Amino acid sequence: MELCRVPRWSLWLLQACAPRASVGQRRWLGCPGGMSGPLAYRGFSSVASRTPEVTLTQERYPVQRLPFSVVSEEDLVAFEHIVPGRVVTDPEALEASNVDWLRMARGCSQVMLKPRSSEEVSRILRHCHERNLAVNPQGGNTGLVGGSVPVFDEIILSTALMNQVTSFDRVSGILVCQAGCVLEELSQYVQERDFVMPLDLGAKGSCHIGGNVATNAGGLRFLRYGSLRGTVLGLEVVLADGTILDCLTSLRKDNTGYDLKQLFIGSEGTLGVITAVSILCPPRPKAVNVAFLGCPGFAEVLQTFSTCKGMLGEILSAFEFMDAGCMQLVQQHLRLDNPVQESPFYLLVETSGSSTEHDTEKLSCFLEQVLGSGLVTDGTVATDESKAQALWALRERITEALSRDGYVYKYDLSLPVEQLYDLVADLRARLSSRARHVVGYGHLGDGNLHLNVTAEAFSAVLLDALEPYVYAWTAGRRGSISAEHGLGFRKRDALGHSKPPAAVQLMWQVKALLDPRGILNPYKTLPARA
Ligand code: FAD
Ligand code: 2HG
Ligand code: ZN
Repeated sequence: MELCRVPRWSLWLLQACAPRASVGQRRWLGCPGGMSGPLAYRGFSSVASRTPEVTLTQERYPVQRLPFSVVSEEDLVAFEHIVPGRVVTDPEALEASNVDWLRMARGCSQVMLKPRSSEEVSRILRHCHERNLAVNPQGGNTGLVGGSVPVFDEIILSTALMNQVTSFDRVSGILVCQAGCVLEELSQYVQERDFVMPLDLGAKGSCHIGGNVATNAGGLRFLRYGSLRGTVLGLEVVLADGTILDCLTSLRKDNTGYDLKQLFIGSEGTLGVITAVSILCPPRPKAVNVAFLGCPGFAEVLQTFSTCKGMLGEILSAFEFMDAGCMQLVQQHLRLDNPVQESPFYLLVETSGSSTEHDTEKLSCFLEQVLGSGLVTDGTVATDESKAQALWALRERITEALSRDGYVYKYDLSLPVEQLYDLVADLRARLSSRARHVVGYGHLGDGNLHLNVTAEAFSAVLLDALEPYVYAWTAGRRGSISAEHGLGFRKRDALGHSKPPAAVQLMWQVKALLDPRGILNPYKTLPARA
C-alpha cells in the first residue's frame, strides 16, 4: 500500500527511538505536598511524618472494627521468630505505611511484617489465621481507593523485600518474579533484554508488580497490550490459612479446569497474598512517536480518535486526553510548559511499531488530516527522547498536580466513549463554587474517564453532593464505577451500582470459601454488611 506524501510541516516530526518506558526510568513518583527533587520523593516516610494531619479513617467514615484479636506480646515473639529483624513496631517507621498516597485514609496499625519468601508469608498467615488477626497486604502503597492501608489496627504485610527476579526467557519474553518487584525496575530489566513490560503507569517508580496484579491495574499501555487478565500467565498466592497455591505456570495456553489465577487478579488483597507473578512481556517496539495536540471541543476529540484508529491502525499504542483544567494544574503546581496553543482539550497520541519510516509517514498523514480538517488546532511531536518524556509528563503527572491543589475526590469510570465527558460538564454546573476544580482526563482509547474534583479541604457536604450522584449517573449509562483503580475502602459500598445483587452475593461466597475468618484486608472491596 502506498503511503501518502509527508507534508511540509512534518519536517519537525522526528522519531523518539526508544520506547517511552525507557524514558520512565528516570522518572520519580512525587508525594503530594512534598519536597522537591527525585531523592526526596523516592520514599513516603519523610513526607508523611512532616504533615501528619490525615484524619483517621475510622473517625471520618462510619465503620466499625470487626471482632479480630489484638496483637499481643506473644504474637510479636512468634513474628520475630518467622521474620527475624523484620518486625516493625516503631510508630514513626509505621507512619508512612498507615497513610495512603492520597492522604485521605489513615489506619493505626502497630505492626508491619516484611517477609522475604512465600514460606515466610505462609507462616505469618497461618499464625494470623489461627489467632484471628486481621492482615492488610501492602505493595508500594500507591493505591488510590484506600485499599492499601489499614482501617483499624490490621497487621501490615509488606512485600517490599520480596523483590527478586526468578527467571526471564529471552525467546518467549516470559518474566517470573516475586510480587514485591518495583514496576520501574522490572521495566528496566526487560528493556535491557529488548522487551517491555505490558503495563506502565505514573506510579511505576513505587508500585509493585504484586500490587499491580492485585488491583488489575490498567495504565498507559492498556490500549496496546490489553488487561493483566491476559498478560499474567501464572501466580503464586498464599491463602488466608497459609496454604501456598502454586499456579505459577508460564504457559500461553492452559485449559485444565478453572482459571484460578483470575480470582486473585483484581481481588485487592481480600482473597490471598500474591507472592510471585509470571507475566508475558512483548518485544520492545523499535519505533516510538509521541504527538501532543490541541482540540477545540470534545466532539472533535472523538472524531480525532476515530480518524486516528482508521489511519494509524495497528501502530496506535496510546490515545490519552486531558481538559484545559488539567493543563492549568500541571502548569501551576508542577511548572510544566504547555507545548501547544491553549485549547479546551489536549490529546496525547503515541505510535509504537517496527519501522521508523513507515510509522513516521503514517503519523504525518494522520496529523495532516486532523489539522487540515480543523479537528486539531495545534500540535507538536517529540523530536527526541527528552521531548517525548516532557510530553508524557503533562499527562502522567496530572494526579500529582491534583494532589497539590488540595483535597481530591477521585472517580475512575468506564463509560461509553461518546458520553465520556458529559459528567464533567454536568458536575461543574452542579457543584459551582463548592469545588475548586472539576477536571476530566484519562485513557480515552479505553473508554476510561478520570474525573477529579478538588477542594480546599475535605468536606462532607461536598462528598454528599458527589456520592451517590456520580455512581448513579454512571450506572444509568451502564458504565463501571471503577475502571482500573478498584474499590478498596472508599468505593466498596458503591459496588451495587456496577454489579447485581446475585454477583455481590457470589463474591461473598467466594470470600467465605477462601478466607473463612475474613482476616484478609477486611473493610475493603466487598460492601459493609448491615
Ligand atoms: P498498594 O497500593 O500497596 O495496594 C493496592 C491494593 O492491592 C491493596 O488493596 C493491597 O492490599 C493490595 N495488594 C498489594 N500487594 C498485594 C499482594 N502482593 N497480594 C495481594 N494484595 C496486594 N492505577 C491504574 O490502574 N492505572 C494508572 O494509570 C495508575 N496511575 C497512577 C498514577 C499515580 C501517580 C498513582 C499514585 C497511582 C496510580 N494508579 C494507577 C494506582 C496504583 O498505582 C495502582 O493501583 C497500583 O497497581 C498499586 O500498586 P501498589 O504496589 O502500590 O499496591
Ligand atoms: C492515570 O491514568 C491514573 O493517570 C490516575 O489512573 C488517575 O489520578 C487519577 O484520577
Ligand atoms: Zn488511569
